[in-house]
Amino acid sequence: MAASECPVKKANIGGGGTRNPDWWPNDLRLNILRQHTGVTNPQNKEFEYAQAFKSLDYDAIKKDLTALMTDSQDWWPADHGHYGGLFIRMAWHSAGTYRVADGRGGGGEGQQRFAPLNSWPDNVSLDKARRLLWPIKQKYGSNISWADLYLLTGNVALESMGCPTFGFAGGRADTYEADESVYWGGETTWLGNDVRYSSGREGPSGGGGGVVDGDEGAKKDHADIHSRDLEAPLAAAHMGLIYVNPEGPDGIPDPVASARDIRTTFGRMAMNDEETAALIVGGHTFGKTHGAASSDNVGAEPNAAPLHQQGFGWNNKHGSGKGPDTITSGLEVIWTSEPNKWTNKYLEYLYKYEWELTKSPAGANQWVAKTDDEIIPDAFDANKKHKPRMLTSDLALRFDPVYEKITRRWLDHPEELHETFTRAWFKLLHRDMGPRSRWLGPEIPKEVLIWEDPVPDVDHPLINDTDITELKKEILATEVEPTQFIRAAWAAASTFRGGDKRGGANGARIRLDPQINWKVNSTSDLKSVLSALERVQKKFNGSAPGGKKVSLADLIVLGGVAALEKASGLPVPFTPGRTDASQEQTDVESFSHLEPVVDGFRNYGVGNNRVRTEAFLVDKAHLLTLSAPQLTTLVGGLRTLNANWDGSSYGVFTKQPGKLSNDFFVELLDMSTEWAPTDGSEEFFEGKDRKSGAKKWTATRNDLIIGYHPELRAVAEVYAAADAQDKFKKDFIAAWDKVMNLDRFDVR
Ligand code: HEB
Repeated sequence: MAASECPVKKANIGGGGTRNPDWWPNDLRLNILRQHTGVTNPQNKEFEYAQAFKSLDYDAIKKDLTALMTDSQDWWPADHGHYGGLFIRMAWHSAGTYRVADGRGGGGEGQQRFAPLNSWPDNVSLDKARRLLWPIKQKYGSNISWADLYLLTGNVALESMGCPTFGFAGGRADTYEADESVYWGGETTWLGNDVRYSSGREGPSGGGGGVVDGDEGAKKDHADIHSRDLEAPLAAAHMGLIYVNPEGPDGIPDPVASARDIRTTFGRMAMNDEETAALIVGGHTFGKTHGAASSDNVGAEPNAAPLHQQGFGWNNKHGSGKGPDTITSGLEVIWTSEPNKWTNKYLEYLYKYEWELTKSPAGANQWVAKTDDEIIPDAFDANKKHKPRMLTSDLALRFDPVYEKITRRWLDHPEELHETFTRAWFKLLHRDMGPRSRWLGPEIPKEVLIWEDPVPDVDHPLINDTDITELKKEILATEVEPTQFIRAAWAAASTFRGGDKRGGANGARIRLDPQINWKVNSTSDLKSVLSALERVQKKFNGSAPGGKKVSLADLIVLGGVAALEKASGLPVPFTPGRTDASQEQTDVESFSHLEPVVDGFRNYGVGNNRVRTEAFLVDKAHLLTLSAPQLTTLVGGLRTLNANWDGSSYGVFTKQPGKLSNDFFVELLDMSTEWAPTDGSEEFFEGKDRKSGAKKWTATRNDLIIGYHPELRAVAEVYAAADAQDKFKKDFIAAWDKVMNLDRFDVR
């Protein structure tokens, strides 16, 4: 049910009524900066998931999960007596929401429990899968998170069906509320795609995927599905799907066009052609699809279902509503004759048979083998057999020339399929976990993978406090301006993003391709900073006693620390232990996604016709896991430190640029200044003295938003007050230190 049809009048109690986002839908929202706090988390403050996981009886839970696979429950009977397929789909849909563009989504937070994911059309019946796991979750309690459990269960499912995996790492702490930071698309209809394609059909699509009428799509015109461009950062073809419509783009059963959508969406998840093909082949080696009858039988999704269903959704009126009567996708396919076993039969059948377009009992487009071979066992009736069937998205792996080359090779070399599948599966599940120091458990593979963004281990004694003091002196004695060290340290550390825990100063990748070539780093600043620090490093490493060494990564941060101490007159903490990655350890393509398009902290770039500049500022603050006060502190402080990316004076409201002070806030809130835009799109502004008309300052939207937004202004008032100079400096240093160490999971 769409929100507009809601029959319930706005409540007059419990936070009801017409709210600010109703009145001012385009207002800048700060809500994503206050998620997942102690207020929503029922665990004690001292609770540390990593500690708890260490007391998990790992072998015992794996044993329990293995037993669960074949412990069919009357309330949701297992197909072919085995839940493996269902659980693999649950794990894949959990991890598969990840997108590399902003690092958000993915299986790291247990978000499948919450809306919208718990109610996505593509997640039909996974409510049942999660409840099948409840007794095991209950038994092991806080020692395993739901996030880890969903993924571990997928792994155990594979192993229980004869597919040895590449390994598993735990360490994903649960969240306890829906993550509102992820942009899933602008559509307000399920399975719509009216916002996400710049070329191709406009308007809501009725076709395909989930529980839909298959006829709709076939009527549609065909040309655009071969050329459409998917909006970034989205990694799904429709609102409510994990990836693509199984019936083909917009329901049109065109395998080649389907391949195009698959390549785009899986690419957005950082999977290449081999990994993509392997995941689909490997995944659809198991289980079945469910479309026993028309989707009209299926009730509301969990978030719209009646209270007494207790979080179950998609109540199915057809027959028993379960087992042989199950309706999930509306498609009815069993790919192989042994759906509980790791075999090469998916590819064998894909190439052995020619395929004919047909309809599922629910009326959706699918394909049946042109053969009399009834070789597929029914999921519940031992006396029934079926012909092999496939989805349009399956045929993509044969009819797309690139996928064909890959899958034909695996037809003859199943061991290569296994290798590629299990590696891609491991990547799928672990892509967003961050550095190895966060990985837990006895099944962590030894082999280090390029997508981990590895940094070398520390293999030498670290610098001590005396060295640190000495090095700071050396750094400040170079010809480089202190402000430049601050800019360089910020440029390195602020690449971090909380979603997939990539980026940060560790590795000193700022000196490598692609970061060194980013426009935001293209000032002469960075090069002179790096060569000055290299000289300091060379001298120290060449003469330090006892084999002590300092990495460039540490020096980049230490440069910022030294300069900030000078600028603030206060001590700034520093923790050594970073190491320098090599170019070979750096996947250039994958790192290109970390490049900031707009970075309000440094007054870099402006918004576009969809996103205002200040919304990018909030987004960046969220990637850096900052609160709204921290955002405010950092913007104000970085301005007085004169740390704009290009050295410009926008927002530098101080007579002493380069010195840390609360001047930014004092001047911003000074009533004697009057502001006016200097360009038509209102990106840049000039502040004049109200009386004399004399020009005082220039500013961007990033600067003025802090005086405009009532909540940010409220924070600014605290810092602009007469008693706040010291508090401001300390808060700035704390926020700065947080950003410098966001990637230091090794010392947390
Ligand atoms: Fe999948 C199932 C689609 C990929 C794994 N799938 C399925 C279904 C559908 C699909 C429609 C059905 C559902 C029901 O139940 O009804 N997929 C799809 C697509 C794609 C995919 C469109 C893209 C192309 N998968 C995939 C992957 C994986 C998978 C990647 C993993 C790796 N699936 C799966 C499984 C299953 C499925 C295992 C079965 C489930 C059961 O059995 O329940």
